[in-house]
Amino acid sequence: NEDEDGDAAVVTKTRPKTKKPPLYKVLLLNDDYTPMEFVVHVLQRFFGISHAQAVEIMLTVHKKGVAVVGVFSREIAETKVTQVMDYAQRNQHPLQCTMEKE
Ligand code: NFA
Repeated sequence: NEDEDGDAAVVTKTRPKTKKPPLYKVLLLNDDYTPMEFVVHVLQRFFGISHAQAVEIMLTVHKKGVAVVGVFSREIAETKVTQVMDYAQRNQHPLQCTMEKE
């Protein structure tokens, strides 16, 4: 909104209707059977989380029933959920991973 004469001018920003895409929380759910070490491994493998952080998150899920593992765009969140669910199934563990809009 620069004006003609070059000196100080009040700039009024209009608001074009561009919406940021919604973000999604990826959640990990507790169960009684999936080994703790497997959950820690999943967190490191698919979410790039350090071993120490992965242990913390796993223990939060174990104690509270659920924890947020990360926040992503819809497409990335869907990919994470699919990867975790496929990997758990391939290893015959009932681990559940889901997503919800923030
Ligand atoms: N509750 C599982 C156990 O005691 C561990 C677990 C943690 C499972 C987090 C799923 C998610 N073996």
